[in-house]
Order: sequence, then C-alpha cells, then structure tokens
Amino acid sequence: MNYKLLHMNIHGDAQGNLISIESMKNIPFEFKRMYYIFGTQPNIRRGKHAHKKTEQVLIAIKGSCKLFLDDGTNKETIKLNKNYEVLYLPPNLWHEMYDFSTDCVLVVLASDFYNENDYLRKYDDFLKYWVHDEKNN
Ligand code: T46
Repeated sequence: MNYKLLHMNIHGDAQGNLISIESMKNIPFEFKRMYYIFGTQPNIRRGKHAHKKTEQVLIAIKGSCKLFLDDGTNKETIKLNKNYEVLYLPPNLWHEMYDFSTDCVLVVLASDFYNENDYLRKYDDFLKYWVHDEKNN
C-alpha cells in the first residue's frame, strides 16, 4: 500500500514546540488547500471515498482518530494520534476515518482545490477506476 507515515521535525525550545510543513520538502507535493475536521462524534464514520488525482496529508493536530485504508486488495487500519506524525495519502486509496476522540482536530493539506468531480464516492467506481482500469495494468 502506497501511503507513507512521515515523521516531522519538532523545533522545541524554551518557548515550546513548533512544527513546519513545506511543499516538496518534508511532504511530497505542492499543497493548494488546507481544511480541518473537528467536532466529529466517536460513532461517526467519515470519508468513504478515494480520489482521482488529489494527494493529501492528514495530521491529528489534537486528539486521535483511526483511518481505514483499502487499495482494492489490501486493507489496513492506522491510528493517528501524534501531531508530529503526518500521513501521506495518495489518491488511489479508499479511506474512512472513524473512532474520533471528542477533542480531535484533523488537519488536511491537499494538492488541489476542492472539486467534487475528483471524488470516487462509490466503492465500485473506486475499484473500476483504480483497480480494474487500464491505467493500473
Ligand atoms: C478526504 C477526507 C480526509 C468543501 O466545501 N470544501 C472542501 O475543501 C472539503 C474537503 C469539503 N467541502 C464540503 C463538502 C461537503 O459538503 O464539506 C462537506 C463535508 O465534506 P466530506 O463529506 O467530503 O468530508 P469527509 O470528512 O468525508 O472527507 C474529507 C474530504 O472531503 C476528503 O477529500 O480525503 O476528508
């Protein structure tokens, strides 16, 4: 599975800590958009889609959540609970976020502007686009 867990440098000093994220330096794409998810109840499951082109990184700045990942063959679950750990999410992974702590703030940096046409929101469309299409053969 082609996600990556990236460990960010913490600049800690007497003032406290600082983490910096820079396009093409410590994450592997240029980002055009940032959004953040908060106030999600523990019984809610979000995501449930893949993307056609958009690359993203996900950071649990505060609290924790789990991420279910599926490339059409393999399935994995990851817990995001460290603000220095950044998950690089390539477009071809079906992802679902769940088990949010009530204080969770999930920050996402995305390689492109919001465009609903980039979403594969039906699992069959995801399989057709990323697993069975010619582009992967
Ligand atoms: C993803 C996961 C990790 C916007 O208007 N602009 C935006 O930039 C985004 C991301 C969403 N929206 C609207 C679209 C929906 O009406 O906000 C609403 C909630 O979006 P959605 O149901 O897609 O949220 P999630 O948590 O299921 O998925 C989000 C991102 O949409 C998605 O790209 O990979 O977080």
